[in-house]
Amino acid sequence: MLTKVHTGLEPVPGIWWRPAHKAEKVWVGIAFAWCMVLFAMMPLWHYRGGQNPAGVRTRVDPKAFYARTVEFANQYKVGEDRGFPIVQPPPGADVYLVGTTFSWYPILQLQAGKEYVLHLSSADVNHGFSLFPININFQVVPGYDYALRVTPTTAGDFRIVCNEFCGIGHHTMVGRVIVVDASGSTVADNANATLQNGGAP
Ligand SMILES: [Cu+2]
Repeated sequence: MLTKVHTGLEPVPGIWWRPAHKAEKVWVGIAFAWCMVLFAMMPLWHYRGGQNPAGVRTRVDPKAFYARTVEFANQYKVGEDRGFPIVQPPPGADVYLVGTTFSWYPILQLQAGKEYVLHLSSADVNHGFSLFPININFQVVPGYDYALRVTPTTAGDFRIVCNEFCGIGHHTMVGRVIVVDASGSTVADNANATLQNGGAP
């Protein structure tokens, strides 16, 4: 006796496929058109959006970058906070900041309204440079020097939070950027309050 077994080689009997309903076709069309709009926005926004960093990325030896950062820190050091040098470079200077597990070196003190070239890199693994509470976010990649033209607009005491998981101490990786205004104010009250808070923003 022959038993009818469905093998997949023959189609299942019955109506198992119907042409798409007109409404479904319309919605697929709308979704596709929207995909094309978003696709076109990517290159368009690169040129028109004004939110892409004017960064120059070059290859660099991580050890050489770290050494350069230490040299920079020694050159413009004006103070110290918990073992980290506070560094105040002159306006227009090349500024170096290196991410290592699990800290940012050094502490930068910049002047509001002045332009600097900020060189970002990592000495070991991938880190993320996220300036709190400002919405700025960069990948910090070992072997690459990411030079950004930055002009701090607001005085204050800011925190750099690592937003790329980099190891067991990732959550403790908090750096500091101090921006002073024309009168030299660092918004000290706020700064001291946050420091006593263990550096929490
Ligand atoms: Cu991290």
